[in-house]
Amino acid sequence: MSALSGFYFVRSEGELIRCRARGRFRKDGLTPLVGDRVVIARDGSDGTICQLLPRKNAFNRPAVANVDYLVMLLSAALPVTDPYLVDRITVRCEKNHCGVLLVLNKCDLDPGEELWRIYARSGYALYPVSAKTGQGVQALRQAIAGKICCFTGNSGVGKSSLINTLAPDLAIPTGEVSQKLGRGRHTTRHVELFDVGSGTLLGDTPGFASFGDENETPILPEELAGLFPEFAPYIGACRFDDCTHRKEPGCALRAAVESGKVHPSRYSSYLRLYDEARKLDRWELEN
Ligand SMILES: Nc1nc2c(ncn2[C@@H]2O[C@H](COP(=O)(O)OP(=O)(O)OP(=O)(O)O)[C@@H](O)[C@H]2O)c(=O)[nH]1
Ligand SMILES: [Mg+2]
Ligand SMILES: [Zn+2]
Repeated sequence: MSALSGFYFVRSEGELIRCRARGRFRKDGLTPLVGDRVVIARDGSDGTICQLLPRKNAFNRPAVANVDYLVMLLSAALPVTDPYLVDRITVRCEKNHCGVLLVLNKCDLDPGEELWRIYARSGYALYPVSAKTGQGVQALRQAIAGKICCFTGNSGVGKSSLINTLAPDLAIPTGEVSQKLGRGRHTTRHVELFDVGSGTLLGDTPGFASFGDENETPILPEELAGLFPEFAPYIGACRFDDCTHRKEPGCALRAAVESGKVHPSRYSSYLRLYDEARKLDRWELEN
């Protein structure tokens, strides 16, 4: 559930048990992550983690494993979300085999029609909510029931507020205080999963490493298009087998953008990320 100063807090049959990791793990280059399923041996009130069970996925920053959904918060009210930053994260999630839910928060201030248009065609589930009024929160609660989820999105978008609306008992600090903490947490990589009921475990995790993070599995230019789910029908339908979907004639993806089937904002993120991936790729080759 959380990791702090060399201790791992493991939940077992409703009890939170303070554990150390077995010394062997370090030798094998393994570190237990928040979200891991583990085997522990009880030792009085404390315990020892003896085994890590296979992971569904793992992220480096924040250090968390077995995430069912990364819940990305967007807002059309301040702070206004930049779609490019969303797309960097969705691509990372696809690469790491992690589900994505998009939540359009602060709908009481701005319904965010433009963001809505962009992501309605992306294939990702999109939930309009207001952490303030509670509008839309019930549908989100159902979507995440029983799952391990991490909230992410830029500072001030309402992550802590939304968790509090989902589980008022937690009373996570929000607003300016939390903004300072958010940065601190970001650097200390502290992650904690909160039990918000119905078997749902939620992490309040401000900064998610996304694209060119050196400790994440690199994303190659040629695999990038495959990490945009709504591009799938057009991949392999271009005139050239090795089409990069940028300037080539007879590109099915570009045709889909022109006919309005794929949103230009997502395609333009693809082009920017392609250039980034190419630079990283070259850097790797040269070093
Ligand atoms: N009107 C309105 N205000 C909201 C909503 N959600 C959050 N806010 C406000 O936005 C501000 C920031 O909310 P937080 O929940 O602290 O944002 P955060 O994403 O946790 O920010 P960090 O912890 O800094 O990453 C607070 O003043 C909230 O009251 C919403 O749905 N509607
Ligand atoms: Mg917060
Ligand atoms: Zn193409």
